Amino acid sequence: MAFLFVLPTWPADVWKTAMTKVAPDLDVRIWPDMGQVEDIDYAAAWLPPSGVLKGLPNLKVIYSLGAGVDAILKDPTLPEGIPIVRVNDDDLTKRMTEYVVLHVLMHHRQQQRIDANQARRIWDSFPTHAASALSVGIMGLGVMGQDSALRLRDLGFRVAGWSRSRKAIEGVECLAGVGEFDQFLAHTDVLVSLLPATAETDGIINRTNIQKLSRKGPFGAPIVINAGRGRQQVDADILTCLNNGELYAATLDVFAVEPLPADSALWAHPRVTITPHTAADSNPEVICAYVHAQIKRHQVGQPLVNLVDRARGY
Ligand code: NDP
Ligand code: OXD
Repeated sequence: MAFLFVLPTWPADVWKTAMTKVAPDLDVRIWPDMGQVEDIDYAAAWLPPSGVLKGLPNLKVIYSLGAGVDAILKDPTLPEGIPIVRVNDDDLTKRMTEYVVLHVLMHHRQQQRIDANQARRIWDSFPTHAASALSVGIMGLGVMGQDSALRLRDLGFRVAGWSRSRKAIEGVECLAGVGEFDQFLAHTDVLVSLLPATAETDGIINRTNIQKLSRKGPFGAPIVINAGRGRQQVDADILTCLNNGELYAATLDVFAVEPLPADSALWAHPRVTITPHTAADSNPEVICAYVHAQIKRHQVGQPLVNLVDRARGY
């Protein structure tokens, strides 16, 4: 039995070292040095080149090394009928929560204004407001969205969340489905996306939806934080809305094209904060321990957990 990493855009040797540490007896291989492909029962991938996974005749499980699985599902030759397991790990979730809380607080406490004042040696003790003055709306109430919602709630923000199926989270207003989307937007001063990339979520952060957000918050215009996937935001609409006052500020961690091209106007916009898809970084050892535990489950016939629903797209 062998395990294969297919990571053309990641440092695969780092992952191999981590997996070998976690499972010293596992035969770990790195694409393209696959050896006898018939040996490979399990593969972990991110952006696998077309045809690689399909070429493994005895493949039993595919592991996505991210919580998002768009990087796997975009393979047009992805073999049918093989279960795909995604990462659902506390370490990754807590890192995302740190990011969401950090950026909500950064906007709430107007840190960019303070930094600009300091650069010009200006002592400007402008009025601030309580967390309860701000409504944060989280699109995607899955593993990540729920954890962020709870921490923001505990800090005193008014928190709502939106998902496909309805959730029940104490102290969080939970809305669901297309029918409640406009109501969700209308309540939201700070829109956070923790949605997966699917056909339904593509382009969801567009001008029409930004115009539906609340304007009753302390900044008079809404704020967008996208740590879901870049395909969800329409960059041109975000820039238009920032420039015409329909949007107050944006924090963007993900982009349709990554790395974000150097000529993107988003880089230089004074009210855009850009992070390089690092909202929640994967720790190789932690993720390898998670994958290895799932391999062991599979080998003794226990059900796999955190399975991807291919039809749903996440
Ligand atoms: P989950 O699958 O646990 O949660 C996804 C949530 O989105 C669910 O609540 C789901 O609803 C909701 N959802 C999906 N489609 C729709 C839709 N059409 N309308 C409304 N709600 C929808 O995923 P995670 O929380 O683990 O991760 C979320 C995403 O975060 C990942 O897919 C990935 O894209 C991104 N991510 C980004 C990282 C970064 O560093 N920037 C790191 C890790 C993840 P329901 O509950 O009803 O199914
Ligand atoms: C993920 C990511 O999905 O890194 O885990 O974006």
